[in-house]
Amino acid sequence: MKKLITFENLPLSNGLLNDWDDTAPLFNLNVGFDEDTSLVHLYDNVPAELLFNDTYVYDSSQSQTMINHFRDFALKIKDMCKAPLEIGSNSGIFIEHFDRDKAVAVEPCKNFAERTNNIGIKTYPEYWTVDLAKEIVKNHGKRDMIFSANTISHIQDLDECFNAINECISDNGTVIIESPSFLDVLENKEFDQFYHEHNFYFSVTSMEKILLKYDLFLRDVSYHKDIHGGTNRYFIYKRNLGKSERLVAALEYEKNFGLDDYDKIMIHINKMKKNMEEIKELILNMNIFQKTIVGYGATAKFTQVANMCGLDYTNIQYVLDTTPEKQGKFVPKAKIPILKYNKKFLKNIDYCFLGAWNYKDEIMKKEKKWIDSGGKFITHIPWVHII
Ligand code: JHZ
Repeated sequence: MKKLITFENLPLSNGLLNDWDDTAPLFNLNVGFDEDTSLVHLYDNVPAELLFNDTYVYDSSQSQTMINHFRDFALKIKDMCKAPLEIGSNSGIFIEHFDRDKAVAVEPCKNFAERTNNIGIKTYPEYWTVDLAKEIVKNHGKRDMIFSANTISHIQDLDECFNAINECISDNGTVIIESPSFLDVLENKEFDQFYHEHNFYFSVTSMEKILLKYDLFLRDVSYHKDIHGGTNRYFIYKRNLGKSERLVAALEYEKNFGLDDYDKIMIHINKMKKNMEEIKELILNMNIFQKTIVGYGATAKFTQVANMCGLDYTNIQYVLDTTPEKQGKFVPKAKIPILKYNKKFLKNIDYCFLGAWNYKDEIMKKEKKWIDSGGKFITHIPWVHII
């Protein structure tokens, strides 16, 4: 493993403070590169129980973009499989479209597992392990489809994760995994995608190599530009069915970009650091000119930008968010208050910093009136600019 970058003394990105006086625990964030598999990953990470527990705040149903994305895909594949297993079902916006008597979900954050159990989908409120996979097979049989979005990168033990998948998937079954693309993290300088919840930063290149360790084969990949800053959807099988044309093309593109090459990745990491300095400088300058700045979307990424750049409530007055679980709390360490989204809080504000830059189009549409009346957004993705 070769070190790529370390961020010191960061709080957990979703470890929101209930009270102003609360102190957030701080941890270093160490990112490394594995030369054998080309996998970028954290090392010395914090225990999973600190990250994913019964007070977890991220709710995928707060963004129409995500609701549409998962609904469209569910409706597309429903005829192929009526009852998949979903690992990490969160608010249920994918699994709710399937046969509720037969579909199965796994969600370790009990506050979210309860939601899908309440709509009739058997949801195991546990971490994804080999033991749980065996229990699911015993209770429901092997699964013809396993789906998992934005979860595999959070599971710290890859052996446990893929051995459990192998345990549960039928011989002719399909495993579909969605995960933000590391290529986009680098191309768009998304430094705020580095946080403790994300233990792995998969590329098509690393995913293919990792799967081979578990006798699994990557057959196809589709790319979703508007999802979490660029997301890959991987199609995986127990048998080697060859590689689709677009998979071959994606692997070739990544090879040319240098995703298997430590030195080339380091060049992009340095560009990211520059992006971090530039957004900090822009916000500090606006403070000097007494411009009012608030945040839009108390994302995990917003916590990272604030704390990686050393910004706090003196630089950004508050951040607006639609998620009830986040409202009334404070961004850890930076202590920026999170207010319930209400258009009135945009009145007389000069600039909104886009914490949820991955929903730029959705948000621009929603805030057209504010923009037309002179309101401006600031973003650092893919470069620092004002919209
Ligand atoms: P959003 C989460 O990251 C955490 P975050 C997690 N670890 C992960 O892997 C990624 O997702 C994929 C709010 N909002 O989706 C709602 C508004 O207020 O970018 C959310 O709090 N108004 C699981 O936290 C936040 O922004 C709006 O109009 O970076 C969006 O969070 C919209 C559209 C969103 O994920």
